[in-house]
Amino acid sequence: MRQYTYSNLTEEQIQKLCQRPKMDFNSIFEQVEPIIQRVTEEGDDGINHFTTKFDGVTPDPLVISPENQQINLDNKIKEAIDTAFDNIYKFHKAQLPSTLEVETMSGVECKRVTRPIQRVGLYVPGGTAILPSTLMMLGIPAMLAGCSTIAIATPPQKDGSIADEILYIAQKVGATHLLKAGGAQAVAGMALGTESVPKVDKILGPGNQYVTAAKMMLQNSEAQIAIDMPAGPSEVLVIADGSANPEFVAADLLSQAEHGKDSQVVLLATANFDWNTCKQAIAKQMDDLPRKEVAQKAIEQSFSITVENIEQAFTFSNQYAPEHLIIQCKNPQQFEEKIINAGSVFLGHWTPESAGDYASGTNHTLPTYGYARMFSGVSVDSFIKQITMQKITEDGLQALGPTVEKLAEIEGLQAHKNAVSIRLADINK
Ligand code: HSO
Ligand code: ZN
Repeated sequence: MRQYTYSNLTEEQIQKLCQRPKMDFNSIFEQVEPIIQRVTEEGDDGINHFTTKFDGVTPDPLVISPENQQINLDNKIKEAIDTAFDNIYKFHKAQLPSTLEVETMSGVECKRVTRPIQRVGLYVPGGTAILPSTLMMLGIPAMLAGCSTIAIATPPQKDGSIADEILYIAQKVGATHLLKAGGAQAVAGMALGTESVPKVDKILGPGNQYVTAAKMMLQNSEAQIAIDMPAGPSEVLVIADGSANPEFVAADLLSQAEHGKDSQVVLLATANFDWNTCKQAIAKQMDDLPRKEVAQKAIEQSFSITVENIEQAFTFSNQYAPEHLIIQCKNPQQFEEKIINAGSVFLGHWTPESAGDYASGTNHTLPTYGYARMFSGVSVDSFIKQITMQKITEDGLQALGPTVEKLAEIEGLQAHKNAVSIRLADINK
């Protein structure tokens, strides 16, 4: 871990520390382009071609209906999933917006109603680990929003099957399709639609660079899809003061570091934080991790900064805009107002990021790569649209009409003006 002192850093150095590893999108786009092309031309066969090539297995059938699947899960696993599911459900249910109705002028009623995005595609990464938690984070808000087609795409396991945990959650959220494919080919399948994959309107969920590139390319294509947000490697920034337990801090840094070698891990702490014990704890805890090699690489590339006061820590953190912000300080709530840019925040010594990753209720699909400056994490909002409506009475149009006529005149749009004038003339007949 590289170590800096905040007051010795120049503005330029601070800016550099806030930068994430560069992604060579041009070269990734070039590799993804032929995948999209082949899926466009060959549909299911195109998807299967790449699954065979990259995952070494050809699933048959490519798409299954989750509700018909037999599941054999240990009760303890089911219980853990059920508890997490209930908390995530509760928190997201409270996010459902209510209809908005405002009478802006007497007789002029404006309304905003909510409707679900009809067809959504949820991408659940596979690779080195199965991620049932990610399916809960995407599937629960989709179900609550009322999306009618919920397609899940996830890479098959080596034997072509899908993990029972994924199937169990797919059933619980009422998913309509499960596509046994990952990567850019799965994204292309859902964006374009094939013989067995439904075409969707929006694709959500984290993925590697190829998945992200495919989402970005298809968003800007004739496929007309929306995506949740651009994605980069996972991140955590911890702010600690003298009250923080250095072993807890070490554990939190490592929990993010084990996600990937490119995970971004940052520690900001005051001088009275027990730095030495924390360093030792990182080394010791890392030793016992099955994913030690991954965590070690991420920690090697990470950095920490000693701050003179907590104020400095928040100045840096807001500039960095981390995906996860953990505040291990005394009375952490007092800092809520200072947080401007962050995906999700964990307050106090008893609030590990893992709680939010799995089960407390908040969503773990969050903006990375500095996008926390302008994006929110996934929520019920990600699965709905707002439609505005209005109803004007005869009296209302008499009151509002002259304003519209004048503004239409200013813009030189005579037909607009006429649409009002013709009615006002009718009223005054
Ligand atoms: N920390 C990850 C989410 C996750 N953690 C899934 C465990 N499983 C998001 O950055
Ligand atoms: Zn995590």
